[in-house]
Amino acid sequence: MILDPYKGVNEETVPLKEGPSGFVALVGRPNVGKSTLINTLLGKKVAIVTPKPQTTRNRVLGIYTSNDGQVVFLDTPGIHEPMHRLNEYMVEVAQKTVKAVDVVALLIDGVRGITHEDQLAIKKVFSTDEVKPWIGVVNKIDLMKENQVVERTSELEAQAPFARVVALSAFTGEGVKGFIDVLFSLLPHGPYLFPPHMITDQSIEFLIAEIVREKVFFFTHEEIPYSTAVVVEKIEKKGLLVIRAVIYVERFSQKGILIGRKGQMLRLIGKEARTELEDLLGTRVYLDLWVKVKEKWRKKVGALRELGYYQGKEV
Ligand SMILES: Nc1nc2c(ncn2[C@@H]2O[C@H](COP(=O)(O)OP(=O)(O)OP(=O)(O)O)[C@@H](O)[C@H]2O)c(=O)[nH]1
Ligand SMILES: [Mg+2]
Repeated sequence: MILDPYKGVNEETVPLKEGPSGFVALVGRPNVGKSTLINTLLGKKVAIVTPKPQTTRNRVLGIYTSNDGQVVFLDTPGIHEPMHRLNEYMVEVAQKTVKAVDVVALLIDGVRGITHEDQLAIKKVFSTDEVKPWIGVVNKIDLMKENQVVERTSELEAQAPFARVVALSAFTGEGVKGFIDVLFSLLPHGPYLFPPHMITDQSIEFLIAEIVREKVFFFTHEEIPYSTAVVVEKIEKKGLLVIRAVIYVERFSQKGILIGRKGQMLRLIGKEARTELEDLLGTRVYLDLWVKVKEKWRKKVGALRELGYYQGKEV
């Protein structure tokens, strides 16, 4: 049936089907702006973004196509010291993605500078693959003074044998064009890997579940966002689009918090998600949201599988 929010993008605008083309991984510690960057690069939202670390849990593919080449970006979960099986999975996704690409772009948050976690991320991914070209990316330059940008760039250059270090703002788009040009100069030449109109490979169910999870991340605190997973159980077109989704939590007490007093919190999450989905899908949406408990799901591989992780197609 449905409803491809990305349909029409790039369609019939790109006559050339050959040029620099290949896969580029966006990696780094949590919260440096990887997902913001993939959305800005594509001019479309394919990955959720929140102010909290460890937002992204899967690899998210986004295809940038122009007359000058095609870059298949892979957004990855932030690399960190994993505490649960879920987090081990997230770090594995990032490491496997690095292995599968032509070029790796490692991001840092230029305002925060190079932290212990950045160094951990560099270590964890460089040990995976030291052969292909690496680009260092100093992000968030919209919040920095010019001399600070120069300083951070040389600090990052000293961390690893990067082919290039670039500075940009994923938020404003400043420097993004230069980043793409650097990628074009490093990618192999050949036929485009994907049709020019294609922008992502993710299913509509995944996109919807992610938008709901984004709102949960925005409005809840402490352990709650990290203890939630969202599964879309049903999508039906009945005049409007009826979506049934379940938010899983790990403990009964968390269910109460997520629903809130008189259902206030769940209503807020539902309203924000529905508004965005209507915008994205171009249709009216009825979002039927439920909260269920799946005890300690972050620690159990079986439960992780049921919730859409460890499906064997993460990269
Ligand atoms: N000012 C500014 N904020 C940014 C920029 N890039 C990202 N941010 C903000 O940084 C926060 C984290 O951004 P994300 O894109 O979710 O970061 P991420 O690296 O994908 O994080 P994980 O998925 O947790 O690994 C959000 O609040 C973004 O709005 C930037 O260039 N400038
Ligand atoms: Mg992310």
